[in-house]
Amino acid sequence: MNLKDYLSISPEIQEALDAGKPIVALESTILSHGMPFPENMEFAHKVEEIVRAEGAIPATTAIIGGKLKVGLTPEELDVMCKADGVGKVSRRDVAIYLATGKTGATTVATTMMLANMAGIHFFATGGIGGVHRGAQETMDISADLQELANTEVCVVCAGAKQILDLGLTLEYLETNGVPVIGLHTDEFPAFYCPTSGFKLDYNSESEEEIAKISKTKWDMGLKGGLVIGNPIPAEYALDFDEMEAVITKAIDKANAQGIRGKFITPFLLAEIKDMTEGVSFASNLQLAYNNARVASRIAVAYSKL
Ligand code: PSU
Ligand code: MN
Repeated sequence: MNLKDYLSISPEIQEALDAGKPIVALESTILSHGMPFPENMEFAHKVEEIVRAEGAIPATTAIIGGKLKVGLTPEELDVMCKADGVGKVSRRDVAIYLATGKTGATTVATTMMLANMAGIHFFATGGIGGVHRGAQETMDISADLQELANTEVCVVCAGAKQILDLGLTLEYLETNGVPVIGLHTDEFPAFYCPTSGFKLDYNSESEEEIAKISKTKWDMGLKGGLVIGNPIPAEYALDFDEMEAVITKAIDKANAQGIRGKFITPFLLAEIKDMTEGVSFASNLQLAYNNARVASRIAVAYSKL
C-alpha cells in the first residue's frame, strides 16, 4: 500500500489528465474554515466557473471517506461548505484522517500534496500560510511553507495576510529555495492590500512567462513549488493601516483566549470578518476569483509549452 492507493480522482479530472488539458487545483480549507456558510457555497461554484471560463478544469480537493479526493462532486462541495464535522487537514493530519475515515478540508500544504500526486501543477488559493507574528517564541510556522519547499506545485495567491510576519515568511521561503514572483508588481502583496512594503526580486509581466519559469524549474529537477503573488484588484483593495489595526486587535483577542496551533488562522479570519462587518469578506472573494483566473491562464500557457 502506498499513498497513491488512497487517491481518488474524479472521472472528469482523470479524463483531463489523460488528454493533457490544463487543470487548476483548489483547496477546501478556504471553504470549510475560511468562509461562512452559505456564502461559501456561492464562492465554491463561482470559482470553478471562472476556471472553466479561462479554458481550464477546476479540481477542488478534500479527504472524504478514507480517500484523497481530487475533483469534487456538487454534493461533496456541499459537505465541505456546510463544514459539519469537517476538520482542517495539514500534512501531519493526513494519515489520521485516512485511517479513521474522518472528513477533512485540505490546506495549501495538503492541496499541493494531492495535486502533485494527481499530476496537477497549478493551484489557486486566497493567501498562503506563513510564519506567524511572534514565531520567535511560538515556533508557529505554517506547514504550507515546508510543502512549498518540497512539492512541485505553483501556487497563485494574493500574498499572505498581515496576520503573519510577512518579512519572516519571505525569508523562510528564500532559505528553502522557493521562488516568489510578483505578477505585475515588485512587492509581496498583503492579501487585502496590493502592497506590503516587502520588495520582491522578480516582477513578471505575463502568465506565459510564469508558465515557462515553472517548466524550467521542474525540467531541471529542482524540487519544490513556486509562489505567485497576484495583487488584489485595486477596486477591492482595503487600506493597509486600517487592516493593521483590525488584525492587531484580532491577534490580541486570540492571545487573551489562549487560541493556539491550527485554530489560530481560522479564528483570526473569522474575527477580521466580524470586525470589518463583511467588507473584508467581499475583498476576500474577489482576490480569490482573481487568483483562479491567473492560475488558469498560467495552466493554459503551460499546456502549450
Ligand atoms: N490564509 C487565509 N485564508 C485561509 C488560510 C490561510 O487568508 O483560508 C488557510 C489555508 O488553507 C492555509 C491554512 O493553508 O489556512 C494555513 O493554516 P496554518 O496557518 O494553520 O498552517
Ligand atoms: Mn500554525
